[in-house]
Amino acid sequence: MPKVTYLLTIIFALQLYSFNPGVILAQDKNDNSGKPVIGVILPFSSAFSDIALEQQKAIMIGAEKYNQLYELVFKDGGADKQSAVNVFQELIRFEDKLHTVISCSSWASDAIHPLAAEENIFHIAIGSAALDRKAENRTVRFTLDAVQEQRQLNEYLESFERIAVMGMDNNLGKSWIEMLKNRFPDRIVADHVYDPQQLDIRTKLKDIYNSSPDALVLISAGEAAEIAKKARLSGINSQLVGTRPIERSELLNEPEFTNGLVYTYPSYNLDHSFIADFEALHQEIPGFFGVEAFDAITTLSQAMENGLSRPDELFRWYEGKIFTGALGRVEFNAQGDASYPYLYKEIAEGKFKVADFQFPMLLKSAEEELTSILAQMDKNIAKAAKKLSHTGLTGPEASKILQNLYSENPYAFNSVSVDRKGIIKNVAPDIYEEVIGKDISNQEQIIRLHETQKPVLSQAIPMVEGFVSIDLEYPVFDSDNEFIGSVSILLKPEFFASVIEQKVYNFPVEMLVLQTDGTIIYEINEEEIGKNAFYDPMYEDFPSVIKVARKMVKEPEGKGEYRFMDAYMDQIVEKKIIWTSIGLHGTEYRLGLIYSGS
Ligand code: COI
Ligand code: CYT
Repeated sequence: MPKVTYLLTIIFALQLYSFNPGVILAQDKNDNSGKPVIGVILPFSSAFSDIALEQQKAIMIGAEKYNQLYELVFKDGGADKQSAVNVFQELIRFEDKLHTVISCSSWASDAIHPLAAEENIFHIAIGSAALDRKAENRTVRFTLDAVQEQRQLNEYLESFERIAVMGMDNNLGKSWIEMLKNRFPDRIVADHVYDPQQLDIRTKLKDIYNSSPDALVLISAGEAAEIAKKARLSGINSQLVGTRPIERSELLNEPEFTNGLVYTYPSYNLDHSFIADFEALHQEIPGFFGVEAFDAITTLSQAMENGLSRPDELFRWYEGKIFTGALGRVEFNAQGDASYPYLYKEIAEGKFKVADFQFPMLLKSAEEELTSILAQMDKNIAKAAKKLSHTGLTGPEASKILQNLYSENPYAFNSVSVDRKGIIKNVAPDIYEEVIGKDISNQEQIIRLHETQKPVLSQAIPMVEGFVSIDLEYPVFDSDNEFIGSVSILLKPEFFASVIEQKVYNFPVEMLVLQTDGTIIYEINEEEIGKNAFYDPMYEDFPSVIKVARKMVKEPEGKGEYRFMDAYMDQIVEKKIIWTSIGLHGTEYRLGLIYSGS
């Protein structure tokens, strides 16, 4: 055990002790006031001691108001899971008032959580992105799961052909390497684990250099500064990529080696009073680890203030809960895992910054996905129209063609054929047979199709199926080239939602599909769908919304700024929007991406 760090920790803890009488140290365990005990296991004597100290400071700040409710006992969880398990056992043995255990690091929390369940002790995991749940209903976790974070990082990694990854030698590093290999089986050109206590990485870097990656992913915390420096000095020029724990101040001390690093990180802002309180006390701004620890202790304190004490009722109190803390808006799922938005950050000019490239990147990626789906449908329907020339609109052969058209397009609600008078003649799948015989000759796309005898994409209009959606129609001509009617793909009403929500998953952005008459076809906030941005009373008091919407319908691509409600309709915020266009056959929809402007 590195003695110096541990001694420093104790000295530090003593200093804190003098300002908060509610805190006792592990070694004073006889001083038992009869209050419930919260045991906090942090990696004080490890390469991550700075993280442990930040969490400890944050917990003391959060606990200050509640020192009548419980005693805090800090324990050194060391550098590996066995050390953490040992101090957990000590807590169980020596603290008969043990109420809750808080633990930091994936390896400590992963090992402790089944033990906590066995001992019926409530457990909170912080700084624990990789946790393989083996026991239920006793562990609540404040860290976003690495699986979700990876989904977001993948969008960026897609742009690289040769990816090397180097991760700390524990379940956090290893699970990331595993996930990346599964996701990019042909692109991972080198993968290594390193011991963060040693950083003996010369031969690993040599191997990475020899594999000439265009991106190097580091599953690392502050030691990434040293790794980046060594990597650059050994001639590795790849794009550096990181994940949440990498935003540590050491990296700003080596800007010539770390500038340009891109990483995923929670999108909380610095407005919360906790940040100012921490800064006033410690003359530094806390990072994610402090922010997360603060939310953990304050929510736990509130639960205790509400009289909750049994582990099962504490778990249930968190389960499904939504709260706004220093992390921003946090949602707990039924397993007890928190989630909150992440975005890309980068080191630029020696600072941690929100990466501006991500907004156009996400817009482009959604645009490409929607465009390719529409293009595929267009190709399929053109083929079906040709085949129907030989079979006519009805009969078993025609039905097969419609059924096939429906099956090969996952976003099709159904496929119909329509005669030259605008009457629906046939449908696939047959469960929708009640639409046969309906007259749709008044629908705007049918009127255009009859006028031009060319393919059309409709506006979002009420369909005979009973919902508003978009219809793609192709003319059908018989073998004498006489116009006999049309074939259609009706888009599922959730088409835009299902494509877009995958693309911007967990990013703090909204997307918008705007029809060129000002109607909002899709918004993450469902209240806005179907409203007209020019005329709806909802926007009356927001002239900048109307102005931007007018500009959007005029210009096929562009950007703007406005003031409106946030995505939860909670408060008025400054927003930025960038947009582009999607569509077919002259019908265009504007696709916008909205993000916070301040
Ligand atoms: C994690 O395991 O998710 C962490 O952030 C641990 C940290 C000590 C690097
Ligand atoms: N329905 C449909 N219009 C409708 O109302 N399936 C195609 C066109």
